[in-house]
Amino acid sequence: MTLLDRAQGSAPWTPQSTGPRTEPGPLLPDAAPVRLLGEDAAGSAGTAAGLAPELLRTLHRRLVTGRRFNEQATALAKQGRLAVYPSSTGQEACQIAAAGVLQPTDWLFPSYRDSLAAVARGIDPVEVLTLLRGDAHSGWDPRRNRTAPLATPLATQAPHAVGLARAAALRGERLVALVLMGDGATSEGDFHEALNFAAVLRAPVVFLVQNNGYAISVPLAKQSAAPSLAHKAVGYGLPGRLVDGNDAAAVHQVVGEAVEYARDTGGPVLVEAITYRVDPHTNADDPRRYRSPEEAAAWRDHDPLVLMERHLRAAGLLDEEQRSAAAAEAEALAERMRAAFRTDPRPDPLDLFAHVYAEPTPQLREQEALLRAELAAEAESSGEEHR
Ligand SMILES: Cc1ncc(C[n+]2csc(CCOP(=O)(O)OP(=O)(O)O)c2C)c(N)n1
Repeated sequence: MTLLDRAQGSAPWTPQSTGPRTEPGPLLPDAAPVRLLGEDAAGSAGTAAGLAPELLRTLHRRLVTGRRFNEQATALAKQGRLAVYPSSTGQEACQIAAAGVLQPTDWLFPSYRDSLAAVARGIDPVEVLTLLRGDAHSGWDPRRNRTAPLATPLATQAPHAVGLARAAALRGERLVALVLMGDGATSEGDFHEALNFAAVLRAPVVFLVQNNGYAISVPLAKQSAAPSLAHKAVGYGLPGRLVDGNDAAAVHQVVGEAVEYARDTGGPVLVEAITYRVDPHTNADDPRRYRSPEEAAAWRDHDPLVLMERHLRAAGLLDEEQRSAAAAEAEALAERMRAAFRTDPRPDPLDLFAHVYAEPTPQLREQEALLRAELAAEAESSGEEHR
């Protein structure tokens, strides 16, 4: 009997007792994404009313600051002050709300687009941009901040998170690792290996896939035929959840529940947040070549800030004074970013070798000696001395 026959149900198939079988029902995501803020012009004070007003106001302030951060970083990239900037405009709710549910003892594993998640974790916004400036692999101490460096290779941070969470569980620590990635990253081998090992080894990891529609120019439909990315969880034996990624309250709730589930049961969860990348992939991309302006415009009314402000106003939780206080806070951050980037630091080229291995290999030592000699020769011919 072929697989096709089986799918068409021409003959019954009896499972052999060759391994664990899990009833898939509880693992399957809901058919529609979880949504709390609503879309109607009047807002829906009812659905998110259970959430504390202070939490909603904090999410709002962080959304306003996050958007300003994206605008300022994009401008810095255009001025050549940053090597590149992958903006998360339109996706701020995913990162801000998700990072906000972590305990200080938990770990965050972000991708290159997740600067705002690192900022929401409390890392200095200027330090967050160090990698994208091209100065070093990371601007912060990953151990002290319990936040891995922004990962540029797709999905490589996922097996790292599984390894760390599993090791912590073996030591009896009850921490959770949250991995952020895009829809394109779910086509990588590392994604599948990480899900499989997390489920088999029972590692407390939450995988948050920000489905922003595109992997650079490739739309989701060209790389996945799954009913949703959240459905990918069931094949590995972990629960999948689906959330509106532009609804900061819903992301807070769904990722919060996933993190607590991982902490309580020691097992992983996959959450798919449906969102949209408003800006180009990076400042080096031209999205007009692969999508229509109408498509992006259709998301305007479902923007994370629009949804949150509409809700707060309808619930009587946002007045003009609070709105301008949030805008002023964002503007102060933008000014701090501009000031920090007015001068260019001069990193020592020899630092390239400093953080590769705890014990450098003979090859690295040889390469370091070669570069040191080259720098010395260059300095001698220019009359300068290399420090
Ligand atoms: C292993 C690997 N392969 C290819 C690339 C090149 N690349 C950079 S970004 C990108 C698209 C990623 O899309 P997605 O995961 O949806 O994230 P998004 O950029 O939309 O946030 C690709 C293919 C890479 N960085 N790493």
